[in-house]
Amino acid sequence: MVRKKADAGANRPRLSLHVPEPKFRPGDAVDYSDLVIPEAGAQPRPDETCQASDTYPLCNDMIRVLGSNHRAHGPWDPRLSPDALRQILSDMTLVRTFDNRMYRAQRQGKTSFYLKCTGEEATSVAATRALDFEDMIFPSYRQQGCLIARDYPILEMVNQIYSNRADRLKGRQLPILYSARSANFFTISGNLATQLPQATGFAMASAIKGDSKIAAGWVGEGSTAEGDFHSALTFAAVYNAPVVFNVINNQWAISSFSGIAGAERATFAARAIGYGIAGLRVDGNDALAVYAAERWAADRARSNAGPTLIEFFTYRGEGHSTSDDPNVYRSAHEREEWPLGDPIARLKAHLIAVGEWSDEQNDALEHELDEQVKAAQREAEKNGILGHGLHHPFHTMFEDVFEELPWHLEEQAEQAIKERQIKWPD
Ligand SMILES: Cc1ncc(C[n+]2csc(CCOP(=O)(O)OP(=O)(O)O)c2C)c(N)n1
Ligand SMILES: [Mg+2]
Repeated sequence: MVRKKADAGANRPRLSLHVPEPKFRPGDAVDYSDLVIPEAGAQPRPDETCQASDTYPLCNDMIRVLGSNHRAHGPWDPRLSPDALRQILSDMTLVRTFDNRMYRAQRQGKTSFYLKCTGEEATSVAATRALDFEDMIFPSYRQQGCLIARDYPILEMVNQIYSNRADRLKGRQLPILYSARSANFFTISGNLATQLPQATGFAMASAIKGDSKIAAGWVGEGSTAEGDFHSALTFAAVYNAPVVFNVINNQWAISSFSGIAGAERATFAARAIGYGIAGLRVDGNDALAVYAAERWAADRARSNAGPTLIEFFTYRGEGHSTSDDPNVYRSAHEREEWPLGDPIARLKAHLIAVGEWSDEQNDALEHELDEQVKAAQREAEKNGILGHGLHHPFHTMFEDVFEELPWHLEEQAEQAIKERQIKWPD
């Protein structure tokens, strides 16, 4: 007897899919009690040149240095000088001050877009301070802290955000998508994860040339779902490229929670195991742990021991950007209850606990940095803000790509300029 198609598998269970849902929606009480937060100082620190597999227990652990008593603990303590710690605190405070002022500038109509990194400052600042200045940074859009930790002038950043006539990128990039060759900071792309194959490529080129510079890339946890993330790791693993991949797990990708990128199944650090490269999972709100892990991975890459994938476990304290309202998709209590605290408050408390800082000094620092940002903002406004006409001249949009403008672009430019003169004779 011929079995009819419709009968096939009639007794088998129905297939179904699992669609991850975040634990807390707006109005929900937040309970983080199932989150495993190991004690500071309890994680072993293998040698930088160890076998990749020696790091695999650390992919499911969490490297922590700062304890609840605000002291540094264990083998991952980077033993930085008080001056170095104060520098990191100052950089992180400047990032937060800058973010707050630029956010307000967007609300005042001075720019079309801004994006903060509140709560994640350590993952860019302390990591950058652990690299050599010559090492190439391949950032995503939430790494303003890398530029600030490389002492890039904030005036240049404001000019870029305002797309004004002093914007070195001539208004050709979305506000905040910086590019800073002088800071060894690669051009930011809005297309998620493209910076990672570029980081691997730079690292490979550096090795091929016999150079000593390494590459460090940053990517959001949501963006690890992109194919580019996996291509970058494959190439890096195959050729043992001197590159560090920093995955910033801030739990959210706009309104998608980390489960949508696979966080319910495995940690992001554990992706390293599948590629056979070193992996570390780190408390991203602990500036000392961030510094120590990045330094470990950089030293590993520098000694030809291979690439490292680091997951920095943190929390996106505010909305995705000025175009987002997180109140409509997540509980407002998440941030208040976040058990890993605030990176700036934790480092400040540490410096006070070891007698190297005070509340008064901190107030003075905050005031000084705020004045610095205000002054840069005032200076930048002389060069123009959104819609005030002080941007780069229209014709410049046809420049800088070809050494000699091809005839068809010359014609297009001529036509565009003519049409513009008809539309806006002034
Ligand atoms: C290839 C691509 N897909 C989608 C987007 C739209 N998009 C911009 S940011 C974002 C969320 C990324 O989240 P995550 O990687 O976690 O970084 P975070 O914003 O949390 O720092 C998305 C989906 C994009 N810019 N590029
Ligand atoms: Mg994210």
